[in-house]
Amino acid sequence: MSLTLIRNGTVVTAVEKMQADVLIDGGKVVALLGREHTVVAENEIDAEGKLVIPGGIDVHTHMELPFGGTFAADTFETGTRAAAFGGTTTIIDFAVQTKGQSAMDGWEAWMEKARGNCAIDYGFHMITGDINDQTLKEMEQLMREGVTSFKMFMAYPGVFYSDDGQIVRAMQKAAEDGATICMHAENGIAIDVFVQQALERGETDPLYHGIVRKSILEGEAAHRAIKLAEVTGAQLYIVHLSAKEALDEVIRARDEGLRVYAETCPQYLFLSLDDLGNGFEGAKYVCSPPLRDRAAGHQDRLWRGLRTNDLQVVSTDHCPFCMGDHPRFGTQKQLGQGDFSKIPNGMPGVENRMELIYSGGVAEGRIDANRFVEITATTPARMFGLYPRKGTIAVGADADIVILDTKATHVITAETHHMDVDYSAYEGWELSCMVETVLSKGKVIISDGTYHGNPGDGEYLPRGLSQYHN
Ligand code: DUC
Ligand code: ZN
Ligand code: ZN
Repeated sequence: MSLTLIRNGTVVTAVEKMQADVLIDGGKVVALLGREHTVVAENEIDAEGKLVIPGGIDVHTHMELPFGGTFAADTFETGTRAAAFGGTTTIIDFAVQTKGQSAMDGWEAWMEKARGNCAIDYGFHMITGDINDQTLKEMEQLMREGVTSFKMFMAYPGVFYSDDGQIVRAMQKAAEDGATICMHAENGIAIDVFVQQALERGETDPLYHGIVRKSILEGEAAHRAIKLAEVTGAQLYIVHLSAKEALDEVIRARDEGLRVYAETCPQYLFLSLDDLGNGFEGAKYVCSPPLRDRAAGHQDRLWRGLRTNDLQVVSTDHCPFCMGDHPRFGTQKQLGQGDFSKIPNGMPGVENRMELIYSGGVAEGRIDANRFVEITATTPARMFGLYPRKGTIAVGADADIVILDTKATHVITAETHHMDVDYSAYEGWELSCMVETVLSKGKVIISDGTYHGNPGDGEYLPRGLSQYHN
């Protein structure tokens, strides 16, 4: 493979901001050069005036997730290509074990969906939807295949839900093996009571999805998950944290020295209950946990948590469903006309995360550029056993690199996005930066608004144990 040199940019990692040129050979970074060098390369990319950052790592996506009678609209092919357009060069998706199924079979089915289709590298967490003696043994097998984190749901009774006994058993096994338990922390049993009561009152609009899934029930589930992690000694990572009550629980646990971590997502940092309120249009914004009441202060607390490292990661929970019919998967959000509980839960976002967090975070002065890199790439890599191959720009790391133009503005619209979904949750939003060039393992896969890669360029990443102990 020929040499590539990224010249004249400002290289930003989680800790450094350097005037340096990046030399790439064989898909790896081989040198960071001060400006006064004489190296020339066959491929030279000018990054004058731009930031050169590690490719984003989105540790929470759901390509083709079966949900509520349909499937998340993006396949591994369309979803990973869209991710690349947005400056994300690695995803960790969720393979699913359904009730009665072996976990290994679930993982193999997801490997099959992804194989040969991905534009960027990918790994898997395993959703363990049926903890029993066999699954516990399979957790060990999965770890040998590089699946070192297991997602459990305290929500969705009858679907993905695990009871406290199952959670304890999985956590004991995780503690024994060094795995991480990822938790969807919402009290689904209590929520279902409120759902039924709302429907009986004729409260059927999408808005009520946000009202019945009360933030206190996220706090309660986070508390319970933390206590179960404490009693078993497992490492716990709370996914898509949206509520200040849950954040308070994480802060308390961390102050007590527990290995408890959490991510939030752009939708919780930028959108709110108001977005659920415009008749059935609100279905675009139905996801779980739901968007929260801005006036109650959740958003401000999440931003503060990101600044203070009480929250360590921003992922997307990318799980798109169309408002109109999807050409392959048919009716999606419309399944919930007249009954909000039947709206497939999820929102698109894998393409928007990097630019949204830079624009709303760094450009707005909420976090600095190093912290931006840390929460979107470096900590995700460390948290899920991919560092230092991924998540930084350093000698020996994969040359997964984004050139970010922080002077260019552009507007998000479904007309030009690359996700296979017919709306954008951020339609018309002006961003104060733009992903210009994206390299995956040294190859330019995005430049001039064009994708230059091929499905199958992305490889499966067997992951190690978590390297994050902060
Ligand atoms: N939440 C969503 O919004 N979609 C998929 C699964 C989940 O937990
Ligand atoms: Zn979830
Ligand atoms: Zn999810």
